[in-house]
Amino acid sequence: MNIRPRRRLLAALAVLATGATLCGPAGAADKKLVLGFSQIGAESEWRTANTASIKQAAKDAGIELKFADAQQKQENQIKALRAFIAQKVDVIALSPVVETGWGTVLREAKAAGIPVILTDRLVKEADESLWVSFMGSDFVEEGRRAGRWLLDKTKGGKEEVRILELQGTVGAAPAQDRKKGFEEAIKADPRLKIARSQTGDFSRAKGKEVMEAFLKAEAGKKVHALYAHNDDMALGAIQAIEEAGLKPGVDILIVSIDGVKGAFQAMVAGKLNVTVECSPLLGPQLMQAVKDLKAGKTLPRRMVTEEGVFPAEVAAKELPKRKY
Ligand code: GZL
Repeated sequence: MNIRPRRRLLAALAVLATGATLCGPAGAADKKLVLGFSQIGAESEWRTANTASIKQAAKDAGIELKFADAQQKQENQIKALRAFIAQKVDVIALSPVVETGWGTVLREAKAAGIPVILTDRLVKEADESLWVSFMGSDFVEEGRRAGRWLLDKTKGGKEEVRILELQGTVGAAPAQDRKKGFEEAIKADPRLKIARSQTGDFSRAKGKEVMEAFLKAEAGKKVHALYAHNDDMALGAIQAIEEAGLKPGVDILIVSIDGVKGAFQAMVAGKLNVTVECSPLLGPQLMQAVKDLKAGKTLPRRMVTEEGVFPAEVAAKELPKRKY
């Protein structure tokens, strides 16, 4: 139908008067963006805070969130991604429990024309075009920061510094990289040695269980420090150390990562010596990225979160300010 400009303007004004929008079929413009988010599980205080941040940010941004908790199983995450593809969501976000095994399902998402944003953890896939952006912490640097703190705390001593290590989930990016960064840092002083290292799967219960086994195996030997890849395992280990009649944070120095409230409370109680911050508050950044993507903008390939190191000396002052 060929309406002359003046009549087209009148027609447009008439449509606006009905409160409808002008772009596309009625209702198309106010269709909510739909984000499918595959979350690892609820294994730690960090993860709980991360989920809360994502859900709140989606609500604040007016984005419809399809949320799937995988109970820390990769096959559940892959199932969730396939469901999101079938539902034709606008964007998929994934916090991958382990680094490998994602190529097939990410290629399915790409074939369906659904962009994938990696949050929290990265995957190891040769074809980096399978995701549009990764937002999360630099885990290797977190490991270095933990190692540098222990180097500084033990400098000037003569005897060997025997360290126990509670690793995160086997195959997970934070576990691989935090180990790598810590080992790189402690090379600076040959007195520092990792005497035992085992996964506590990022959970408090497993951290306690493995620490109990460590202490039994180390009976009669001096253990100077524990390096835990997250606060939850450190808090479990603290219980094990106390049940063994030792003083956590005094008899055994404890350095961990995340910076959750429980860690600050343990530092105020003198049971933990330092926590290296790893922020779970990725929600707002993720929702902005979803909106930018759908507005046709190109996302940065890598979005890093800024973080600090919190020794026990500042815990009481910092605790009231903590958001997770
Ligand atoms: C780090 C995150 C890790 C936390 C753990 O970004 O993937 O997983 O350090 C959590 O507490 O379980």
